[in-house]
Amino acid sequence: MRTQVAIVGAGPSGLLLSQILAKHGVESVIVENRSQDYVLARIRAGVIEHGAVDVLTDYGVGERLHREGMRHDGVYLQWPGERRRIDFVESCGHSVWVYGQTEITKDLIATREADGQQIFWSVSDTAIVGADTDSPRVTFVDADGNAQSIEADYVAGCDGFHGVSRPTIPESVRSVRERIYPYAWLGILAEVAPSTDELIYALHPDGFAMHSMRSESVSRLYLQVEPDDDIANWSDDRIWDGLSTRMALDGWSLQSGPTLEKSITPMRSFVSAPLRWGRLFLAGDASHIVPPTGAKGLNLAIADVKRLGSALAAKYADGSDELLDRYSDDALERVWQSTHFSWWMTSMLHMPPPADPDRDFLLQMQLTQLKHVTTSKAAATMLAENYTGSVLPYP
Ligand code: RFL
Ligand code: PHB
Repeated sequence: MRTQVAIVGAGPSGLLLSQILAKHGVESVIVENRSQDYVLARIRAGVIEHGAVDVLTDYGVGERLHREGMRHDGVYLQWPGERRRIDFVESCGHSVWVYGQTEITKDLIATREADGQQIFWSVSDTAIVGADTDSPRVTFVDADGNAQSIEADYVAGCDGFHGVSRPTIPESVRSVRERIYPYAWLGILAEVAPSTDELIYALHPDGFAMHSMRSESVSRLYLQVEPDDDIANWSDDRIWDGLSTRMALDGWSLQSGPTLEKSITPMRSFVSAPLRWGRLFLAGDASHIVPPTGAKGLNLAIADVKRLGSALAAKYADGSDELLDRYSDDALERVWQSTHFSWWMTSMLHMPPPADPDRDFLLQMQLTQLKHVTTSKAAATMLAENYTGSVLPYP
């Protein structure tokens, strides 16, 4: 097989990149090692920056988001006895949208399939060969057990944190910066109307808690747990009790309901640079991971593929390598900005582990930071600009 761009991974990065390329008349083939049903059932991000909404809209996959998504103009930050709102629009003139990553994936797959996009689902043994030559290839075994090879001009590594693309780049040309946090998030999806109009991020001596949502009848909630905790230790009653205690406020109560899904996610910051090796370009979680507190992972993936898609389109339109040559450095600007914000939000809102000798001191620093950020106009604007993704313009 031959194509212009071989894309490894059919998560939001790979699917959106193929959509952007198609709109510019560039051909691609996607290989994905999971089944389409599995990819469509994965529950992940929920908050979309206004710039990411614009990208989805501009490339023809924003219609349902505008119909069913919820625009949020602010966020609540909470600590025991106090819940304060930061108004994004007042602070920086922008908003975010709450619309599940699962729905974005559904919209992208429907659009790509209607367009006749070639996607190989349920492949195995994916490998990228000759990325540092002029004729790179992606090899794999398809769902029927046949060995396949795609020759391409370029390969886009959109295969997430555990994919094969990043390890294809020799360690001698890669630098990795990383922080593993001493806690994890237990997330639930519940069949109950949200008990709040905006997201709530709460710091409590028992640990962080947060209330998000997916629709008028489905809520998404998270609890800080130990990094090696087992979901089997958390009955629904224990989860709801923990959430109610950590988000308690006079005059407010948390409504509970049947849980549709629950899982534990470890938390890390990770950046591998550069994002390019020869004709292989990395985008999204394949090259960087942020802890979910800042709601940045999916947004970074969208910013990366918009930048990469535009650079490849420019190359095919007029032969110019300029944007491709700048891709890694330019993308890393936003990656580090979001990595810093996610680290800062995470540190402000999570309880240090019980064994940390500085725990009491750190809690006072966190409470002071929370009071400052919800009192000072300048500090609130800093949070709002970062949360809505308006510090740096979208590519
Ligand atoms: P993905 O989504 O991991 O997709 C990669 C795809 O590649 C496939 N793959 C392979 N395919 C072929 N061959 C191989 N060898 C392969 N290896 C892997 C995988 O099966 C998969 O389909 O990466 P992508 O596309 O870069 O997208 C990144 C986002 O998924 C991620 O950043 C976000 O979900 C992070 N995130 C959040 N981001 C936000 O912007 N806002 C949020 O509110 C937010 N909340 C979250 C989150 C992530 C979470 N978890 C579970 C990690 C909340 C949670 C709990
Ligand atoms: C979500 O709705 O899943 C969500 C929202 C905000 C975050 C992380 C996850 O910071």
